[in-house]
Amino acid sequence: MAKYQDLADSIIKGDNIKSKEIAQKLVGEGVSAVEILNDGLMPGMDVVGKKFKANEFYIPEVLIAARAMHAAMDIIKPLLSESGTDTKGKIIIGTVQGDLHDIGKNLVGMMLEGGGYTIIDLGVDIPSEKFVEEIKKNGVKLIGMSALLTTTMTGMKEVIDTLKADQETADTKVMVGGAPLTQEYADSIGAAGYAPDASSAVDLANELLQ
Ligand code: B1M
Repeated sequence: MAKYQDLADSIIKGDNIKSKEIAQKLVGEGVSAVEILNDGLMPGMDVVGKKFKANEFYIPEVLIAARAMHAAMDIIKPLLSESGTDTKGKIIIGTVQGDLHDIGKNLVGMMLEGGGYTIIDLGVDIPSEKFVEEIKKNGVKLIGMSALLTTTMTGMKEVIDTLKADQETADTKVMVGGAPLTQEYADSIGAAGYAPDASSAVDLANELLQ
């Protein structure tokens, strides 16, 4: 639909003023945040990814596209999170060491907030010691790790092994996600669960924490 195409185009062009404007307009028209995300923002980012891969886009173009995506996400965040009452417990999230991708992780955080959890977002490039330290400090029962690179997703196993080796954190459940991951990979590293997208991350968290 044209209204979503304009939003996708604003992401591809890296126009953060336009992406914010269009997201605001769509919200005003009563379009749901999930629809804005799935039909406008994600397809836009998908094109950016393809252009990046084909060497038609370089890092600066990808960064300004990410900025435009964040500008629109700021508009829909309150809607994604509005059902959140922070009564279901805390979840730590972070992108693994060596990895700076945070758009997917941020979306997962927003959706989990919307699902009623309090999110402690450690950010990007998080070493296993930091996860362990924060788990102990906050007494959380579930953490979520994100990785977007085939070279960094291997760091997830290191975190899981470190948690299992420590009595205090051995029971902590770990869910993982990110474009290069699969259920098989998650199983092979001993993760409690894998979610292919941000909405299934909420179902998975509910399942793991019930
Ligand atoms: Co990067 N990058 N990047 N990049 N980048 C990819 C990932 C890549 C696939 C591009 C490509 O070649 N086609 C490729 C990885 C190849 C590989 O490993 N197989 C790549 C590369 C190579 C690199 C660099 C190495 C490039 C370089 O420097 N030569 C470099 C690495 C930097 C580093 O991390 N150390 C790099 C840098 C960057 C930017 C900084 C420029 C920028 C990141 C900006 C930012 O995040 N703030 C960037 C971007 C934007 C991308 C692409 C274009 C888009 C990623 C994205 O945000 N997608 C990406 C290509 C692509 O994926 N199409 C690419 C949208 C996002 C909503 O999706 O993150 O998959 P995603 O999240 C989804 C699900 O995966 C899931 O839910 C989300 C929503 O549904 N999910 C979870 C994610 N985490 C989850 C956690 C969960 C559950 C579900 O539970 C905890």
